[in-house]
Amino acid sequence: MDIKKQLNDVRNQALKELDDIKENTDIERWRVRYMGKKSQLAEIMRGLSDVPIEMRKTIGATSNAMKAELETALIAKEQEIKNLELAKSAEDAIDVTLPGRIQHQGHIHPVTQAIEEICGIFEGLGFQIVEGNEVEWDHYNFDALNIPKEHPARDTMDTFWMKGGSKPETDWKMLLRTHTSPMQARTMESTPLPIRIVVPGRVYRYEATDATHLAMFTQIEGLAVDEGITFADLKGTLNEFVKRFYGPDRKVRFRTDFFPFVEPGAEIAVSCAICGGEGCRVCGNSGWIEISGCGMVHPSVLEMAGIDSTKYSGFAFGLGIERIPMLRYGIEDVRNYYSGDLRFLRQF
Ligand code: FA5
Repeated sequence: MDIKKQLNDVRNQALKELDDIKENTDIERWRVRYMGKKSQLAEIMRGLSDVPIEMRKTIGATSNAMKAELETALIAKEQEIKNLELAKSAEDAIDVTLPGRIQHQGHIHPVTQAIEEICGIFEGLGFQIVEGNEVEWDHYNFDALNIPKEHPARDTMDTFWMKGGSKPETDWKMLLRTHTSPMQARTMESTPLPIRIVVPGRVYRYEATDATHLAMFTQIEGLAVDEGITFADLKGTLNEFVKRFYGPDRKVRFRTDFFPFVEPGAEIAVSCAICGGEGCRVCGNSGWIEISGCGMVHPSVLEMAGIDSTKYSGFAFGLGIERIPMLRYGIEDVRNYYSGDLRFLRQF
């Protein structure tokens, strides 16, 4: 066969195979096959001794040129595969210069924060923290607090009644407590004197919501019973609380109020943080926001709990928690707390 044609066929075959190669391992196989000692090219070169001298020169030059061409193609292929591998590893690699993903850390709800802070202040004043049930008997929610059936004060706290709840030996009915005050009666009934407690917890009222009213809200009840407790102790304790919670500049107002379970009774208001006392939508244009009812425990309530009202006296208060941080931070609508809006909640 014509050696030149043989050489040309080998060259074409080698370049075609090289072109199809995608991986380094195939390159090595290709090198052995087309450029190694046992390659077709090497064999042709070895057979050149049988070729007449004048032809040998041109074939030698052709085969050298072909060898050089294959070598150049091989180098180019090796580079191409290297580039491919580099690009692939860059795709899989972690870019350590990228900024990390922000992990939003949850935090305590502002109402829970307020409960913890307020209870902490009262603990510092010698009060113990106890908790009661949200589902309560009407006996403790009303009767034991001097609010018998048919008493008009029951109407001021629109009640969620539980279906079917009753105690066989009594005519007690079950409800969602409308305030934390039932824990006054329960504690006085079961705890040795002296008593100093605060009771945080949820309460429920069947009423329309607005900027300062919710149907489910939180109260902290306070109760102190001992010999010789006076209204001055009540005022001193609550003034101290307002000073510690809001700072010394906020004004506190005590005004006579009526609650059947205290006598005398009062309402505590703090000057509005939104308008600075000028009057606005939040404070109903009064400049004040009422945060708590309070008073001296009514002698009948002490007696119903088995405490001698001629020897012992006590004070009680019931703080509305949602309104307390409202005043501190200038929150305009109490409904924001439970709207689930994270833009609001993340601020606290
Ligand atoms: C009571 O619930 C009495 N148990 C408080 C009390 C305790 C008086 C001990 C005397 C002795 P009142 O209904 O006013 O009282 O509620 C107390 C506080 O809860 C209010 O001052 C107010 O801050 C808050 N509050 C009342 N209703 C709502 C409501 N719908 N939404 C949010 N907060 C409320």
